[in-house]
This record gives sequence, C-alpha cells and structure tokens, in this order.
Amino acid sequence: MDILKQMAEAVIAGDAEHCVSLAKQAMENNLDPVEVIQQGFSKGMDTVGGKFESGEMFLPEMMQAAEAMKGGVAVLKPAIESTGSGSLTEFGKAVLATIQGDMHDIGKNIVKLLLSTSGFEIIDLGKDVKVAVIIDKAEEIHADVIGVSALMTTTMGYMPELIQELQELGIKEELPVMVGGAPVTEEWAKEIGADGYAKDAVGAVRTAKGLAKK
Ligand code: HCB
Repeated sequence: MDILKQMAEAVIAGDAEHCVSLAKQAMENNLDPVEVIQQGFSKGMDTVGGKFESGEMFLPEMMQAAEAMKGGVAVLKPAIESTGSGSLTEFGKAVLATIQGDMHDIGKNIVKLLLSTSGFEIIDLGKDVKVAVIIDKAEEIHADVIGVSALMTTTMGYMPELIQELQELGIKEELPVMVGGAPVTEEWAKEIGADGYAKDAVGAVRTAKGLAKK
C-alpha cells in the first residue's frame, strides 16, 4: 500500500501514533506536505465522514480520527512553514473563522497554515464565531479578505447572514468574503453573493490572493 493510502487508513483507524510516524516518513522521503494532507489524511477523513453518516462509526471514533489527523498535520507544519513564500503582509490581512454553531476547525486551520505561508497576516477568530464578531474584527483591522468555514448544512446558513449584514452596513465592497468547508459548493457561494469559494486549502490561497488584490 502506498504511503498516502496508509495515511488515510491510519486516520480511519484513529491511530495517532501511526499518523505521526507516516508523516515523519513522508518528510524523510521529501514528499510535498500539502499533497500529503490533501491526498492522504484528508481522504481518510472523508471516509470517516461517510462511515459516520451510514452509522458504521460513532462520535468517539470520529473524535479519535480527528485527533489522529491533527497529530499528523502537526508533524508536517514546519515543512509547510519553511516552504512559505512572500513577506508577512504582501497580500494583507485575512480574518479566518469557523462560523457560528460549528466546532469543526481542522480544515480552517489548514487554510490558515497555507495562507500564513503565502503572504497573509492571519487573524484567526477560532471556531463557533458569531457573524457580528467576524464583522467587527474585519472592520477594526481593515481586513483584505474574510475566510469563513462551515462543515454542517445547519451552520452554512450563517454565511448568507454574514454577507447580508455586510451589505446592510454598506461595507461589502471593502471586505470580500471567501467561503469553504465540505458542504459548501461554488454554486451555493455564488447564490449567496460570496466573493470567492475554495474547495481546498490550495484553492483558498489562490482565491484569497485574487480577492485581496482587488
Ligand atoms: Co463532524 N460532522 N460533527 N466532527 N465531522 C461532519 C462534518 C459530517 C458531515 C459527518 C456526516 O454526518 N457525514 C456531519 C455534518 C452533517 C451535516 O452537515 N448536517 C458532522 C456532524 C453531524 C457532527 C456532530 C453534530 C456530531 C454529533 O455531535 N452528533 C458534531 C458537531 C458539533 C458542532 O460543530 N456543533 C461533530 C463533531 C465532530 C468532531 C469533534 C468529532 C470532529 C471535528 C474536530 C475538529 O474539527 N476539531 C468531526 C469531524 C472530524 C468530522 C468529519 C469526519 C471531517 C471534517 C474534517 O476535518 N475534514 C466530517 C465529514 C466530512 O467533512 N466529510 C464530519 C478534513 C478537513 C481537512 O476538510 O472540508 O474541513 P475540510 O476543509 C478543507 C476544505 O473544505 C477547505 O480547505 C480545507 C483544507 O483542504 N476549506 C475552506 C475549509 N474551510 C474553508 C474556508 C474557506 O474560506 C475556504 C476553504
């Protein structure tokens, strides 16, 4: 089995130790750490989500899988940071948050890692963040882009609320919003009037750079 498949399997098994040792092995073999996250660990997490949905896996196992993935990503973090390009503020400031009611932050943290190594200063508001808090902070620091994450169909609904609120305050033009997270699609992003969408962290860097330049 190739190493990426083993990584996915280690996440599914919730085996943190194995995730860490595979991540170390990947670094020793000079694999691209971003590729390793996207094609290895994240694939395992997709399977975990499917198994949870079909009742084959339960919450404790999903939590264990999340911890295992976090352990693996932590090993890859320095390698991603060392390949960083661009000065800290080349593209300006990005406010990141997982939306209100949503505790999922693994994806948002990967987006943060990549943006922070791509010329953005990051203001990470964390998870379960109220729309008003995101707007206040973005306004206060004159953010160049707002990146919001939602992993549940129930919390996605706060994204259009964020955009409407920005419109009502008359500051939508100066604060572009990028949306993402597993249930979010490009079509939906357009429908709610978001300025950008990204399927993954690499896409988030591309989208954020495009929005910040404007
Ligand atoms: Co969670 N959970 N979960 N969960 N969870 C999901 C999201 C379900 C889809 C699983 C399922 O049923 N198939 C489901 C939601 C269903 C729905 O939409 N209605 C679900 C549920 C139901 C729940 C609970 C309600 C379960 C319960 O308590 N009964 C509960 C929610 C609590 C709450 O939020 N209020 C819950 C809890 C958990 C944990 C704690 C066990 C754990 C989260 C740990 C953590 O994040 N610290 C967890 C996990 C791990 C998942 C799955 C398995 C994986 C999510 C993940 O980390 N993926 C997920 C299933 C799935 O998504 N397929 C499942 C890996 C990352 C790397 O991918 O998509 O987050 P990502 O991020 C990508 C990409 O989207 C993009 O870049 C990232 C990197 O490439 N991106 C952005 C992300 N954000 C962006 C923002 C931008 O602006 C731009 C791009």
